Parts: sequence; structure tokens; C-alpha cells
Amino acid sequence: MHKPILIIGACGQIGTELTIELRNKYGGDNVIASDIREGNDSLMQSGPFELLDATNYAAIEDVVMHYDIDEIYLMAAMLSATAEKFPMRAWNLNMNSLFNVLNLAKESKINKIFWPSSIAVFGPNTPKEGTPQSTIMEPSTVYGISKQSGERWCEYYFKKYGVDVRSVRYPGLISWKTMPGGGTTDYAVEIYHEALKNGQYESFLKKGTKLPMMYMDDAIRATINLMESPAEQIKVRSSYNLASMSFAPEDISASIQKHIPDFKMSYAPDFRQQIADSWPGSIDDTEAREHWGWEPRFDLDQTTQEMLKNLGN
Ligand code: AKB
Repeated sequence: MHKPILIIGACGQIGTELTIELRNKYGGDNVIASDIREGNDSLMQSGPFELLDATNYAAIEDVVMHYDIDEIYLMAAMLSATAEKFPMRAWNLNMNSLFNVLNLAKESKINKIFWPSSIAVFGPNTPKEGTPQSTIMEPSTVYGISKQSGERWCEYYFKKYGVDVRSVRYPGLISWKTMPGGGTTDYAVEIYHEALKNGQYESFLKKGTKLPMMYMDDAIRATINLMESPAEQIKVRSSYNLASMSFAPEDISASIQKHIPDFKMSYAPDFRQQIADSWPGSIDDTEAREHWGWEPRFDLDQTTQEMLKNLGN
């Protein structure tokens, strides 16, 4: 039997699907969901739930002791667009929550951590195409700065204290079960909802803004595979590059038009354009493939098919 797992930030876009998948795998009672707010019915009804503030060390410690938690997935974070509006709140949430779980592991109260990083760790001086695992990283966003700092701390806690912390740099994630909130890549989810509802979408990123993206099923599979891999296979303890597809707004529009021929796309770039312009267009994830066997399954057209089928019901 798998030892108990705690998901912090279980009600967000990734947390919701991760919690459900882990509960399917390891049993509902073995996966404790937590967040500062309640989630949707499938999350709330499939296993235990705790209201929890990710910045409150004592509260997390209480839950860890109560359920005899072995692993934590820390999914709570303020994303790129919102973080530009609230820099200090973003820094406090993104960094303090990470220190809380790193310190619990340092004190041997838990054994393993998953912490998500992002393509936002890269900046305008990073090579734009086929961005390698190790390269220039000068993030120009609040969110990116917090993720890059987090990566440095993860590697430090691994090397200095032997903390088993594992991480991937998620690209933009596309899913139909839960809406994303406050990210720059959110347009790639909103567009499917609007295409089905109104037959049109106004993109806040302009034509030609190519970004790395991934269908949620691939992201969840990568996350669980990484956590289940033997420790000696995990050679990168900052965070792994992870890739599947890259596309610009006009590409996703063309993919939707294969199913909804009258779909219309217009463009009205806002402050998120500058954030997107600072990020890579495509990612080289050779290390993740070689070290722990990562392989994506969904391309853009398969993603479109899944999104329209599931949202259309
Ligand atoms: C965002 O847009 O902020 C996130 C991310 C790429 O980490 N989806």
C-alpha cells in the first residue's frame, strides 16, 4: 500500500486532476487534498479534504502529523499574469510555501516533495528555440524570478540536506476539467470554451507568439512518473525541462476550424504579450527523456479533439 500523500493547492488547474489521478492509483483515503478554498464535487467527494494555507508552516505540520504524510505535492502558486499585479504577495506565497515543505523534509517529517517550476524561469536572453536544460536564465517576470529562486533552493536542499525534491518546468497546460487562473498561457484554454459558446475568441496574445504547451493528461503522467522513478535516475534536482508541442494563437485557431469551420479569431494583445515575448518558443527536454523515460502523447490536433469533445458535452 502507498503511504499517504498530501496535495497542497489541490483545487487549482493542475491540483484537481493530479488529486483525482493519484486517488485512482493509490486509493481515495491515501491522498489528502488541501487548499485555502473548497474544490469541485469530484475532488471534494473522492477523499479527505483539509482547508490549508500553504504559507502557514504549523498548519501544514499538523496535517502532516495527523495523516502520517509521506509525500507532498506543492501545487499552490500565484501565476505569471497575477504575480505582475501583486509582486510581494506572489513572492511570499511562492517562496514561503516552498520553504515550508523543504523544511518539513529537512526535519525528516516527510520523505519526498514534488514542486512545479515553469518555462517562466527563462528570460529574454535565453535561446528562444530548442531551449536547453542548462542555459542563460534571466527571468524578467515576478513569477519567473520566484520559480528560478525556487529551483536554486530545491537543488541546495537536495545537495546540502539530502531532501528528495523533484520538479519539472511545466509549459502552458491545456485542460477541460478546471479553468487555469492568472497565467499568460490561459488563452489556450479560454479559446476552446469561447469557440463552443460563441464561435469566436479575442486573443490577448498577438499572431506569431509561439509558446511551449502541453495537454494536461501528459503533464499529470509526467509528474507521477517522475515521482515514481528510482531516486538514482533523477539527476537534475533543480527542475527538468519538459516539452510536447509548441504553437502560436493562429495555429490553435486553425486546429479549432477543422471542427468548427466558422470559428473567428481576433487579436487584442495586452500586458501579457510582454510576458509571453520573454519566454521560449520551444523546449529541449532530452534529459527528462533520457533520465526517466519521458515521452509526450498529445499533439495540438489531438488536444483540440479532446477539448472540444469533453467541453461540448
Ligand atoms: C503561466 O502562464 O503563468 C503558467 C506557466 C507557463 O507557468 N501557465
